[in-house]
Amino acid sequence: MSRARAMVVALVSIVSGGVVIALMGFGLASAAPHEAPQNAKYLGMTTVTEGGKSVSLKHVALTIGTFPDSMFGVHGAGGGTHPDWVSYSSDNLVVPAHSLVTMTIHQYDSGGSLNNPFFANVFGTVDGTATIDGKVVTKVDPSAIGHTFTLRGIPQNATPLFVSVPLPENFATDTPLTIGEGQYPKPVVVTFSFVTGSKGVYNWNCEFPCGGSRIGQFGEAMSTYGYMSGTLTVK
Ligand SMILES: [Cu+2]
Repeated sequence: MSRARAMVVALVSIVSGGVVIALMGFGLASAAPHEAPQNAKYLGMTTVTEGGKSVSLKHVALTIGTFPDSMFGVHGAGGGTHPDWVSYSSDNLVVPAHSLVTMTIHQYDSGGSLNNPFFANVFGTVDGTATIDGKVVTKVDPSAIGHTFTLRGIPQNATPLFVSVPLPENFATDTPLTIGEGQYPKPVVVTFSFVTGSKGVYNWNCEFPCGGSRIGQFGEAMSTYGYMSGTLTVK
């Protein structure tokens, strides 16, 4: 991994619920995703209410995980180039256009305090809720966050999409992990659904400062595809 790659800091304004919110994104457009595509699993047709009327959509499911290191296999034997970096299990998610996507995220990592408590709230999901270990929530404790899944459009996208869900700290995971490489405790299970728009490639990342020390923990894993960021391809 090139250490010389410049950190790109971008301010992105997103309109959510009529409120303009400034978000910071770090270097997300500077590398292509490198993992095999993870295609959503087709579950069948479903009916959702859009603009006051019922529409029939494809319903698909994606299951991914967030880990305290990179020892769970996707980066290769021994965790690859950065075995100690926190990571998502896939950086290359693929879903159909105009579909209902239900995501399940198994959260295995420890955590801490958000530097921007905005990201303790759930945004952009069906009903504005997420389910955490079976409990329906609209926000969580901003001082006990493992990661966030924060999905946003880029200017080329025809359809805006902003989904952000906090993934609470897993209190069974300590840092550094002492229960063994590639072994993890029972996950915190987070589920939520959102509706995709037209075709395009969207970016997602984590907004909890969980990476290396460059720019206050927003370096390393936070700014590298394959770890704390990736793409959602809508096709
Ligand atoms: Cu993170």
